[in-house]
Amino acid sequence: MAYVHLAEQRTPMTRFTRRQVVLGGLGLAGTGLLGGCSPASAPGPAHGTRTSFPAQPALSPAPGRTVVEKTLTAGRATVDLGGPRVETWAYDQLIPGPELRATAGDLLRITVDNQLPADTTIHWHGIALHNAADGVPGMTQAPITPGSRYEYEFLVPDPGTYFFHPHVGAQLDRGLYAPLIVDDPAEPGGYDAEWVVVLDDWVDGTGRTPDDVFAALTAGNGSDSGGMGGMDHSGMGDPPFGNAGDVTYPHFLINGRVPATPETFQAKPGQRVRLRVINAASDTIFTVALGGHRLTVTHSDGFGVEPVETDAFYIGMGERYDVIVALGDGVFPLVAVPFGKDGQALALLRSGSGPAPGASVRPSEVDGQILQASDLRPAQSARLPQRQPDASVQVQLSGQMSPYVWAINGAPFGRNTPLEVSAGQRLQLRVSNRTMMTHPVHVHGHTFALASGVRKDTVLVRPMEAITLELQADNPGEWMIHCHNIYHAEAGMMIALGYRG
Ligand SMILES: [Cu+2]
Repeated sequence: MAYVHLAEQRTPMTRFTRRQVVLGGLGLAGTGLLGGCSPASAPGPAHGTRTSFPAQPALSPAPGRTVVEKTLTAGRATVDLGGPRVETWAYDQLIPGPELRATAGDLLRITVDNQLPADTTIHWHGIALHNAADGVPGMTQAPITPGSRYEYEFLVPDPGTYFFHPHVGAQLDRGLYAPLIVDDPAEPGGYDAEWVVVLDDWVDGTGRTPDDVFAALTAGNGSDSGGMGGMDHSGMGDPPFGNAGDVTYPHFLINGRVPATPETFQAKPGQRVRLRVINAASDTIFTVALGGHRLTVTHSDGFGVEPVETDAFYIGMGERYDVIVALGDGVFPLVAVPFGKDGQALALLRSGSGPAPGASVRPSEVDGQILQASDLRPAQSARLPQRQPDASVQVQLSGQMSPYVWAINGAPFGRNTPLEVSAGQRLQLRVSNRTMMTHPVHVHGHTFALASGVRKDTVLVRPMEAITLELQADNPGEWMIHCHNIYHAEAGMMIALGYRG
């Protein structure tokens, strides 16, 4: 088993200095995403050695807010993608899973019933929650074993567009993902309707599973698509994302549907529609556009930006963008074009009569002005208070397709040295990409600021690019920083950030 192979290289207890152990086991290794085994393998050393985890604090909703309760069943499912029927794993038999909705200040109490043939967890992507609910097996909790239940209880402090998925193996590349929308009680509104749009790249049940894909990648076959580590399509777009991805996908989905039979969202001409776009893909950056419309970007990763108009925008794995559109009259294609890959995802927005565009429709906006995160400026409310950094750490991304090893600070997760911060510090993260691929870097438990001040929890770092992020260390615990290409993360492109003391 490829997963176990990587984990077995680890020497969890022997490498730690006494100080690291005293600091709360920041160095405990062999944990994290790698907690997952493929279904055929028994739970073993891949789960790491951590046996005590952060305590669940006693929590109650903010004044005037409520408790949102839900049970999610993770299990095998046969799902119709709008033509193709696939055997996969899903929440409540749905792709995407059921949307969770709350208001900022609510307390979420979510029970996971694990009917999968494998361990699992849920990570609440982007939420500044307390450490015990973060869903990293072997680091913040024991994995949820098959047939057992686990209760997550946490406050959602910040409004915005989020999602959730397992933090085990390549399970995200199955059907295990769903939106988590946190409404703002102070939201000024300014829109008439809302459409949650979840993007995905799909392989499971089409002859191989994500575990098969990962095994092929790590077997030294180079690119999954044959040849050299992803296709270099750097000439295809600006900015150049370099090698476009490691995996060839037969399908790209919007809200669980293939383009031949797209989801149709109904609205009225002249209405203002808020789209909440979530990229739940594992290996695909998309360009998103709505035919016949300009998009006004209002939020990135849940946090407000100064509204800006564009034809289209790039969205990396794990990122979310909220946009507002002023609807024309007709039937309009919403497309998500995978960067450097063939095919596309499609949905329709219908506000009038007319024929539906075909599955391969390519609105001109896709080739127009394409916004990226660095084009944005933060909303005043999203700015971190001005302050000099107290500490600085390096996050150096390295790796290649053959052998398929991706690392941070010179070694794969479990063999790299955890980063440290003290509560209250303003921490600078110097992220440098020493590879020929773009990596979406995701930080758990915090929303960092780009140099522009834009707040995000996931940012695309292009080949050989270096960027500086800052975060306020206001959420003690042990947190993951990792690439949100799930195959890179699984191969080691992760590092822990722990609070001292
Ligand atoms: Cu990566």
